Amino acid sequence: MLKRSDAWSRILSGRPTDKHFVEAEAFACANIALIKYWGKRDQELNLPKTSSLSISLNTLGTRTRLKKSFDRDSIYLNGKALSEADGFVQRLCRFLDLFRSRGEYFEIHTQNTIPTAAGLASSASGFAALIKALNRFYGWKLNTKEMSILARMGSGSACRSIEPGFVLWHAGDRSDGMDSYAERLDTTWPELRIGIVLLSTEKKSISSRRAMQRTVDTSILYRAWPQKVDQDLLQIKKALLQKNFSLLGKTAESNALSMHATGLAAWPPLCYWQPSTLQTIHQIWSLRQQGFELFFTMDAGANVKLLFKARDKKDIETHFPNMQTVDPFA
Ligand code: 2P0
Repeated sequence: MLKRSDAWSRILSGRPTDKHFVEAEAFACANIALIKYWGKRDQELNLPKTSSLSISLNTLGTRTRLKKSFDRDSIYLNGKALSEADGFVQRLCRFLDLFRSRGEYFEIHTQNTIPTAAGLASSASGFAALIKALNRFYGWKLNTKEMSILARMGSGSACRSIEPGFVLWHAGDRSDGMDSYAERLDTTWPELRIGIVLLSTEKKSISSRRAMQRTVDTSILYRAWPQKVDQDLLQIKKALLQKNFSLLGKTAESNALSMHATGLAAWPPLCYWQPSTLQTIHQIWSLRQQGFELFFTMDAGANVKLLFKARDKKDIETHFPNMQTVDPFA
């Protein structure tokens, strides 16, 4: 088994690490998976059991500025200093440990352009922005594939936040993870809109990291998950090629529901849904029966993300007044 540092050194060998700029800044967009990442084959390297496919959220995401600091790391989120005891801060510092060439520390200012409470400013855009900023800080000149691999080590879904548009994360099968990275698909869909319906601002009861592992370990339904992903990836690629919106929506919705079903069959059971979640799902299904081309996807949380076409924006916004609409290709 290769050590964690092996993938690192393969990418970073020969890159300058002794010189650096005084500070660097970068932005990475949040992403929403249409075909979900759910389950790992390697927990240390965040290597997934299956490939996944996402859409990046354009200007919604994370802007990170980092400066060299002398005695310790300090992290500010939306202008507020985070405690060193914070679990996320500790995870971030351990990640930074992999890059410090001369024991330097960092002052990191992170600004989310999406409400943190929406459950979208997750670790994905945060780790992706951090890798982009480190790339500038050290002048590594990494390409997007290399940045994707490094961001993945911080958080799996972060590898999909390096690039805009539709992004495919290749699961890969190498044990060092060098073939597990995300790349942008050569296709756009200007009519596509994503609606973020905020139903709960409560912290989730269990992290997706722990939830997916429990599902892998205890859910009999997880055995069917890789087959489901294979089928759905084929369907969604076909939908993208043919610009078949109902095939795209149906495939994404079914994939999300199947992911949640694997969690329900885990033990202890996993259920991220709140009563308002189920109410929203029924509302979507009812609108679909009335003729709207409206679909949804959900992640490890109670909130719902709608998929619809630009021409229906006004109508859909009337039905979901608290929804934030995103145009991924604006
Ligand atoms: C996704 N999720 O594809 C899926 C759907 C949650 C549900 O990627 O352990 O925070 O850091 O690799 O990336 C959330 O998982 O997990 C996620 P780690 P991550 O968007």
